[in-house]
Amino acid sequence: MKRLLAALLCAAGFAAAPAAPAQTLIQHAPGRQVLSLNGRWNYIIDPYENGFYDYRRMAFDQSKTGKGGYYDNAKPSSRQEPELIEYDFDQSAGLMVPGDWNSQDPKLLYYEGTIWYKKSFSLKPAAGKRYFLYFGAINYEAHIYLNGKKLGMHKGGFTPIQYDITSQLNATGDNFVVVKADNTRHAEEVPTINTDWWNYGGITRDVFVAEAPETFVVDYKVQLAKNDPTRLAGYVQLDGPAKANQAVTLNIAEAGIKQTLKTDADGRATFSLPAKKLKLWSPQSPKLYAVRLSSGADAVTDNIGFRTIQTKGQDILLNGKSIFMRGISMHDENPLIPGRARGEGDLRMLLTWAKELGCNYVRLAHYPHNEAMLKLADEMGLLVWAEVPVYWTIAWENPATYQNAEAQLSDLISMGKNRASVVVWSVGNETPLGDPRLKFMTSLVTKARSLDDTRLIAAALELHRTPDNVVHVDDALGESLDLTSFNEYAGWYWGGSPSEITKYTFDIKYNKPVVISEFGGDALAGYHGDAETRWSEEYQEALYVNQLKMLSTIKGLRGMTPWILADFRATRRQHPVYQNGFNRKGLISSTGVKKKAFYVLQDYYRQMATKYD
Ligand code: GCB
Repeated sequence: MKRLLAALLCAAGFAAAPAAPAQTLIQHAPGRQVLSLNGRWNYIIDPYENGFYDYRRMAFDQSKTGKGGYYDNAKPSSRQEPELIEYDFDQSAGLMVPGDWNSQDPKLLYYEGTIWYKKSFSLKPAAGKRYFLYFGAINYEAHIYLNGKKLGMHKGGFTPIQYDITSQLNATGDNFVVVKADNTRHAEEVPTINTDWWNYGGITRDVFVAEAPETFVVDYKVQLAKNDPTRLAGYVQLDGPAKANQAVTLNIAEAGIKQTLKTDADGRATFSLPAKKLKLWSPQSPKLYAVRLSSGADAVTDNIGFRTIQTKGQDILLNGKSIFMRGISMHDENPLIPGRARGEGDLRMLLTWAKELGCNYVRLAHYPHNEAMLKLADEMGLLVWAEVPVYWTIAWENPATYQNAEAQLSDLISMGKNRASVVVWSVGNETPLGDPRLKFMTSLVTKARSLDDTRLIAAALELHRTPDNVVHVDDALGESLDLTSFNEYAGWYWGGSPSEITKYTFDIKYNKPVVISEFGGDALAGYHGDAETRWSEEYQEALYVNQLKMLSTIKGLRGMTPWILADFRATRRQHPVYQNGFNRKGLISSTGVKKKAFYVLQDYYRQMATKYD
């Protein structure tokens, strides 16, 4: 169908259709031989999209020549009557990649719209090799061009983008890539217009060109079989001209596992092998094995941990043993910049704070976080809840919105499926009750299970209260989930002051483990008052003390991820003194100071660790 469309477009005199992206995201792409394109990219702010549309609002890349847009990276020629070119990337300022634009230039703090990025790079394609241009994430809509030709368009601000550029690289080695990044919010997108986080724009994660042989291991899943610590199960997928009927070797030398598999006509080999001697991964002992997959000229090594996760009644069993998930929610943001986390150092800082708090678990809210974060969680021994930005009021009845959400979910699962740390896929957060929403989200649950039946599926559910001070959790979506999770803001959005909230009790419909996805309240670090003084550290401290008392009455309580590790930028948060553009529910301030409530939760987690570990 795509090909037919391309042929029709060409016949109609339109520019060549964009190169099709490789169907499958390369598993562990950063672990390949890569040429990093991180660093300084020239940029042009383009609120009127002059670089994309002509003055009749026709897109240049849809015109007969396909030329005229900023992606040409045009330069005046040396003829006597030079062309009029009203932009010049090379004389424009630079933004660092990875990194949002808002935190790099004060005039971009609130900017929503188009910015063009350009990077020149030197890469001479070698015979017998394939090259993939890979972006960890661009928020939100990205049009990507290589050497003046369109590679494609991608929507979704938190998932990887990849194109096979082998045939588009210049033989001379001189290449340039141009990206139109547009973070304009739209009601039909995922997320929608309204969120409680900053709409950071730009190329926020790593960019590189990955190199591979013509036929290579594009994807794999090497995990324990569902609930079975004695078997490895999964698949290896080859891509390239020689993918069919190929031998693939799976080698975990340290565990004495070596198996040669054979691919089918589609280049896929599935397996299920005995694996008795594996030492299992857990937060206390985050053991990773070097897993090597090789086929023909290709070999890739990934450090993978093995564990089982399942529920039994109201228990969560990790490797068969009941656990308590001592968690904290976090955004993909370094509060000290403040801006999107830019690399491993920032991510490590966030997870180190979580460890200091006594966590064995983190909720990576409210969208897919960096792949590097999942790898760090594997290494540092933290369980992970990973989520898609199906948040608040999504356009439930729009099929394109659903497709978009499902694509983001599939990419998230692709990115995290080999990570032992990831134990929960969340299909959304605090979405309003209704039939279209139930249908939309239940379909996401089904999709998640079809892609990965070895992890738990969850969502932050709705709750309601009755005048008898009972909090009811009976959201119908809970039926299809493995955990009962909900955001519960007693003492902040309802229920009076912290001293009053212990009167609430819970009526939870489902006989499943309860893992509270959020509770909390704002405190401005350094602002002190008594426990009744809103915004003070003492108020937040009392709120945590009484929340923990109140929640401990829930029989099936098996974990929580209070809101939130650190203060974060949020445009909705307008109070000029206490908020100033920040959501202050952090246990750590935007200057890195631990607030009093941090220590309340730390104490509680120490007790829970003694009880369960
Ligand atoms: C919530 C949302 C979270 C908000 C938080 C708040 O329930 O899930 O994204 O930031 O409440 O602070 O209101």
